[in-house]
Amino acid sequence: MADFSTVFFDDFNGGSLDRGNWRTLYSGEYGNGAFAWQPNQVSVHSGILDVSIERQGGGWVAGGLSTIPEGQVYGSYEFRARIEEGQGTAGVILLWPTNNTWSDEVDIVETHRGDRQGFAFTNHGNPWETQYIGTDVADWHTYRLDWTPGNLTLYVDGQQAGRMTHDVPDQPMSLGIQGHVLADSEWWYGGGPNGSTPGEVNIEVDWVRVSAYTPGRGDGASAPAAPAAAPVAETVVAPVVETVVGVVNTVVPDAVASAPAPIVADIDDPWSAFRVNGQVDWAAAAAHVTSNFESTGQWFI
Ligand SMILES: [Ca+2]
Ligand SMILES: [Ca+2]
Repeated sequence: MADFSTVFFDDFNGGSLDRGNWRTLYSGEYGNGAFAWQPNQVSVHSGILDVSIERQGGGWVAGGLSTIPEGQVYGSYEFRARIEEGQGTAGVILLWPTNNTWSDEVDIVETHRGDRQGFAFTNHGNPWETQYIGTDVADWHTYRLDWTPGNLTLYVDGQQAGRMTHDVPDQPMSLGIQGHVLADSEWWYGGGPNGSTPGEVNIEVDWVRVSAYTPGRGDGASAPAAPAAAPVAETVVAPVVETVVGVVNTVVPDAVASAPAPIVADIDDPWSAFRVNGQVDWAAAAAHVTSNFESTGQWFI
């Protein structure tokens, strides 16, 4: 990859987390009320970064870490990872604005199913775009996102699995790895934990390589791994956030405040719940998005 040069390679072979690479450990209650981040849920042992999601007492805690405040515009992000199964839990490996203010977000790998039979690759741009990739994320895989001007290309085990070209971020972004626990109302993730959920769910990362975008001057970083069976992009949905926002601005307060109707979700196509005769009902979707914002301070479906 002549266009990328290694910024850091961390194989987690030291006895503890290299805080020179991972400058931020998350802490505090998360907006959905289902868990809190705790720094002690991040550990390094046996050459593995272990980000735990754990049942504690009557609630849940999870680990999260980021390169914030270090970041860059464009680059390549490669890691070997697995995310254990667990209904109502999720692992997210993402790019987040280095200034820690939400305005762009690229979810490189976001598990949306407790059985881990697939993951979501999302650019929270305009349009907001998600590609669902059919890969068993509980097994070890090597993921790589190449972020260049106007282009986000995702590889799984050296095979291209996704690509997006609309409203690609162009501000400094940092790499984050974080555990989540879902609220029962977060149906697009399949809802919260249940009796089948293990008391500890681990996100394990064998190594991470972050490379800068240096067109034509790369050091050979981020060479694809040996080819494997090509993951299949199952469905692509491209909801138009501009439309959603426009509707949100005109929603009457009563409608915003009321809870969305019970929804039977297809978690591989979250927008299916809003389709009427094949067309997405954007008013209903916007009301749901608004409800999420009201309860968490973040916009998402
Ligand atoms: Ca653990
Ligand atoms: Ca390692």
